[in-house]
Amino acid sequence: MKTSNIGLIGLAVMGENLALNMESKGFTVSVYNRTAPGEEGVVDRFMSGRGKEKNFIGTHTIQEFVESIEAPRKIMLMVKAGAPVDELMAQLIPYLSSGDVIIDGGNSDFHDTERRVKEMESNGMYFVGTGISGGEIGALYGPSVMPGGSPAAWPLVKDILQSIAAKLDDGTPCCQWIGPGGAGHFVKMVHNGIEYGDMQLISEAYSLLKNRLDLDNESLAHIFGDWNKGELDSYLIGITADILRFKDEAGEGYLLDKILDAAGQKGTGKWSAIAAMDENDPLTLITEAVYARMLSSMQEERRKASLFYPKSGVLGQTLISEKEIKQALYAAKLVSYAQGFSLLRQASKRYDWQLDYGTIAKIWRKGCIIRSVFLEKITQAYEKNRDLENLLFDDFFIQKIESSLLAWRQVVAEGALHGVALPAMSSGLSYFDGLSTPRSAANLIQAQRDYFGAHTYERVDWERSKFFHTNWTGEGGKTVSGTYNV
Ligand code: NBP
Repeated sequence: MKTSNIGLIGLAVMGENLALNMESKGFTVSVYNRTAPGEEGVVDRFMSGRGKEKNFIGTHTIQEFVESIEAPRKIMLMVKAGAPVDELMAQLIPYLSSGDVIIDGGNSDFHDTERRVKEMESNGMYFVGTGISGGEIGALYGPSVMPGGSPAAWPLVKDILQSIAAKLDDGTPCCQWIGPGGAGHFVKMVHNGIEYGDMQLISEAYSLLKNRLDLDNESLAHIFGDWNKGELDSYLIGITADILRFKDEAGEGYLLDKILDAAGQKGTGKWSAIAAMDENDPLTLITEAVYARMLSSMQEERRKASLFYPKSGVLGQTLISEKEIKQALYAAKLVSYAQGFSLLRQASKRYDWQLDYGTIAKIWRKGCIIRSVFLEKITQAYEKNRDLENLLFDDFFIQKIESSLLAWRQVVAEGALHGVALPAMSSGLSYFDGLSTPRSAANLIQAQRDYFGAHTYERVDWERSKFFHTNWTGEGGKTVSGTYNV
């Protein structure tokens, strides 16, 4: 019987294109898709369509699928994250043998991946949780791939995963081993969080250019096209120029102007914010980007609020130009990436993943949604200092923030004065100002906590970890609350 080199389950947009990508690199691929009752068979449609006369083995049961793959089996799941992955694993495991590998290429929660790695290893098998970014086109021609999980599985899957990945100009594949357990999916989650931040920042720049500079779509497209030729050169800025120019095929004018302003989300941005909370790491800009999507979807409340609070009173002379908006976008982007890498650092410490931040920035250079020339600066920063505490301490970042800071402040002030919501640009600036303030106002918070709850405080004129309590009212006792932080 003819056998394949790898099996792939889930022939939706990502799975189908990844399967075609694998086949184009010389691998024979077994494919399987659950077919909901009453629906046309997805596998048959694929085999007689895009998969026709290619090296695919179409299968219709899990048993047939597993038996069609050479041992040790490599099986990639490209299905909706969550319960479907567990359901498929439960169906697959009875047919698998020691040494087989399940690769989950979906956007799974890294906690689930940690659990699944342990479960598979306890059965003598391996699990690889891999982030894959690049959307439909990336999946077909070369995505960025972030594999983690069972280290012993890496030599088994390396060849296939690196061959389907995007390549840097020097041929380096945008796929390197990230680390054990849920490391790969954690890194993909933060990639997506950064993507949320980038998209929000771009939409804020669009909002300012459109509403404060009163530019039409063609002029806006021209500006984003120009920005894409310099230091902001990135996939997301490039597609923004294309989107702005795109005409509505169903009617007059531009398609963008007909699209409802209610942003969707599938969870990875929210998970990044939750993970940051768990690590006590201030991922403020990305978290604001998630909140901004939530607020955007509150259509009816926004409509009502706009009637109560019309903006006409605040519109006045515009104090900024395209140049300042561009500088603000770039500076806020630096803070967003610094925050994202800070979260990676905290998680790496907690889970002992030994993440290599320079390599992570490198494999995001091509194939993925946040690909940009700027990522090279991050790799260079970590090549200079592997243990860099904060990217904002690197010379390049210092120089860039210094040269953009005044413009950034002017842009945020413009938004505040004229009623343009800039949650990402302004929260990034507040983080920056908070970070660069050696003596903050948190002494007052500590005093208040001790006043009402005997939570104690440390003193500037004593060494750290010596805790004091004051009987502020004369009515409290000497008993104090625990000094722990959560
Ligand atoms: P979807 O996320 O829409 O997933 C659809 C696939 O999951 C179909 O093959 C569907 O089978 C299968 N599936 C579902 Br739904 N429930 C299942 C179950 N209980 N058992 C078995 N199969 C089940 O497709 P996608 O957009 O191609 O994404 C696939 C994965 O890749 C997701 O985890 C996604 O988050 C991730 N991802 C997506 C992108 C992107 O740009 N779309 C990028 C990067 C990563 P059916 O045909 O029978 O319903």
